[in-house]
Amino acid sequence: MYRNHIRLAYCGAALISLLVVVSCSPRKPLPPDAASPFTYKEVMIPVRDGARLQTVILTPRGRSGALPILLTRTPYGVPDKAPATMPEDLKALARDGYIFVIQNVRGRFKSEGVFSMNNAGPNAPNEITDAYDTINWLVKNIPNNNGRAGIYGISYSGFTSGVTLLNPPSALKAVSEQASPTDEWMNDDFHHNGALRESYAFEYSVMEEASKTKNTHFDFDDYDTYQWYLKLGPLSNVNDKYLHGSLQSWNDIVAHPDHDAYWKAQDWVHALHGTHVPVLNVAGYWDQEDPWGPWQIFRHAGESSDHIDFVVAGPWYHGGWSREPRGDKIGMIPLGQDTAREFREDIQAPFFRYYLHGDGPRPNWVAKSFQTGSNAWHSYASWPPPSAKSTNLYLHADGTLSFEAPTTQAEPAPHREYISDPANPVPYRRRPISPTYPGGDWTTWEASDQRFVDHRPDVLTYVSAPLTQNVT
Ligand code: PG9
Repeated sequence: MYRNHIRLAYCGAALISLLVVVSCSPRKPLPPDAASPFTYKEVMIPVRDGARLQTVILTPRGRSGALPILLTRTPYGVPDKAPATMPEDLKALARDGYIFVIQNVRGRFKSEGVFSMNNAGPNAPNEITDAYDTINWLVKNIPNNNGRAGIYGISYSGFTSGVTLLNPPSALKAVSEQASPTDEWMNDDFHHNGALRESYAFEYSVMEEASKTKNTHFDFDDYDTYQWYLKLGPLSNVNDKYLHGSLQSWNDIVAHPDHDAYWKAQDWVHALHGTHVPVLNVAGYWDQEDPWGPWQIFRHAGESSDHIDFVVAGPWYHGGWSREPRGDKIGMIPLGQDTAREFREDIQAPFFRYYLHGDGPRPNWVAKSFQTGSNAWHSYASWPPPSAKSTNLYLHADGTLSFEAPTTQAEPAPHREYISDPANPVPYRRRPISPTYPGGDWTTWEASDQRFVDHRPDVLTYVSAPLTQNVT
């Protein structure tokens, strides 16, 4: 009100000019996102079983001409308003122009239906059918789209992207699954080669299933979660003391310690034999959550594909290629260049530009890999590169590490031994160990220095002779 008074007073005293007349007119209330590079719209998209999925459509301002749609499907919540400025991870894509669509998967936040972790079948509705129906709805209902849709996302959103390859709608012209899990028992998220990752599995189940309308972070009453898990006692105490059987995912994880039909049925990638939709698979060499899935999807999509199945692997933690503005280091390791920005500008944007806008060159490589140490990107016409050969590295009983196999004469002792005490487990991160999410040092632990456990009686260390040449 005060500013309006000043304005009117000034106006009354001023000579008439266009500028003054304009500034005198009563100010129209601005829409909440007026400064944003996007307009914002929330819709509920109906899918085949009648459930409606909460979906946000961000349309770029000031663009003429029909644009492609880029969809992300997430369990973590959609934005409640348009971003005030262009988010760093969208900048390169936004230069080409996309209608960005973000949807909550069924059963999360305002999306109707029941959430079921990693649900890719066998029965509809599941994430395959929900994506299919959503994409068909979007191309029919969003004004001024060019009829071409892409889907992309990281991790859970990588999973919801990857599974579209099993039954892609005709408007789906490009997919980029990024760190999608495929086998949660083998080496994604909940297990490492069958070993339960207790803290991750517990904390993630709580995050996704304790409440429909938010991401819940378990309220640890100990600053050091190492101590908390130690005090917890047997695994059954999670339900006995805290969850009381309320979380489906946790119950399933505990009920299926082996690689049984439960896990095999979730491993949707075995149903994938080739693709006719171009796919950019993205993997991080230090992915602490899903280092397994993207390589499996790349391999299966490549079973029959006309040079449309690509893989990019970089020096990244889980999602680092998008979450880091630059990606010029991982943890304390410098990389010499902006690997994340380069991925977004030189790999991801050109991929979607070619397949969704029909502009620019088609990727002329199959794999791109960042070589840490020499700190350079390399492109390959096939993967693994034909020149690569698998090589064994041997642990010798005298504590050395070498490419030579041990011989019985050379090894004075046949083995080394230690006592492992479950009451004194080896920490994988430096204590105090923060909860997995949010914040903390979880993201980069795989690239961190673990010498803090050296000299424990239950940790064996092996050292090689100095290398005489570079090893790739
Ligand atoms: N790694 C997470 C996840 C994906 C799918 C299932 C369970 C966990 C994520 O970052 O989304």
